[in-house]
Amino acid sequence: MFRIPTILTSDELLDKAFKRASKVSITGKYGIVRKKQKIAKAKLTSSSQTIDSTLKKYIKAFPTIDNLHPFYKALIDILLDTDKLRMSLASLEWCRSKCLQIARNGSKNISRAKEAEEIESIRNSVYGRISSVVKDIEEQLDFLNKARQEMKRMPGVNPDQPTIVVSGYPNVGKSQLVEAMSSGKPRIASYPFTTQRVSIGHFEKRFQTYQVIDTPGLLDRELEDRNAIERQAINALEHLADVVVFMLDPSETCGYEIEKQENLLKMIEEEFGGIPVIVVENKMDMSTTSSERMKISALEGTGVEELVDHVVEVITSLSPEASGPQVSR
Ligand SMILES: Nc1nc2c(ncn2[C@@H]2O[C@H](COP(=O)(O)OP(=O)(O)OP(=O)(O)O)[C@@H](O)[C@H]2O)c(=O)[nH]1
Ligand SMILES: [Mg+2]
Repeated sequence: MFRIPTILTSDELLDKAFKRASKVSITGKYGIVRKKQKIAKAKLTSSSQTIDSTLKKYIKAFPTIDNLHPFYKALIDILLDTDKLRMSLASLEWCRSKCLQIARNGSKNISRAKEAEEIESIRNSVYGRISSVVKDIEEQLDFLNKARQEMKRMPGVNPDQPTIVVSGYPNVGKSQLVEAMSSGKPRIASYPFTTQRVSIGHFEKRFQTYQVIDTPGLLDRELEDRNAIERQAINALEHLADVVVFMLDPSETCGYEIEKQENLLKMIEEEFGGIPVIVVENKMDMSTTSSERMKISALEGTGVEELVDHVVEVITSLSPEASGPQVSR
């Protein structure tokens, strides 16, 4: 989801900076000492600027957490520890400005040096100080590299689009429904803390694009059995959902009795408190009930259009802006 470049380790960053500096050359005719001064200063500038620009690039690549949608904020918080992320980025900022400052001071001292050896020794000591400052952020760089990997794996969703989250027991037909509701082929994405994947599809109604996401295996196990982290991951989905479509399979071909499914429904209604839950009975091509609930066959497409219309109606009644741009005729 988030595109962040690979983060170098402290050693790799220093290697890059000093290697680049070693290639620095100067043109023009100077006396021996003057020339040594020029080269040494150019090397300090080059190495500190490499560190500065590399770290700046990292800082810029990470999203500003405060500006993120609550869904991503919640996931980052569970996966990574938001404070640690903030502090690590701040230490990169400290390191890059410290390196520039050390190099600037070193250059001044070099300008005042009278002998070639003195110049060499100042340059070496500046390199030493830069190394130690970069080594100081070793742990933070490692952490940010791990953070980068986690963030790359986060499911890419568009939190600005009105979103329908489909939930229910395994095998009731959730993925089938996402496919049936979507105009194109749904995208499959991984979801933290589960080996299962989520389908993400889209459809358009009255110039507004809606997003449909099914829930990972997490929601399938009864809520009490879940550990705290899994629970938080599910709650993250709550930040996305404008509406939850809860799917029942009265045919029980999913392998779970309807009473168990009804129990899960009750728990979901509590868990997603405040978000409208639309209950549908699926697999009506196999068996139906006498209930008042909407009945569909996600497989054959029966009733899916009516469900889409109902979902759009509910979302529109929640927030008039979600109904899309008004067209005047
Ligand atoms: N007869 C019939 N079969 C259906 C219907 N909807 C889904 N199925 C079948 O039920 C099985 C499970 O469907 P999925 O869409 O994978 O179910 P799911 O809820 O996403 O399952 P998990 O991802 O494992 O939680 C598949 O074999 C589908 O073909 C339906 O309306 N009628
Ligand atoms: Mg599925």
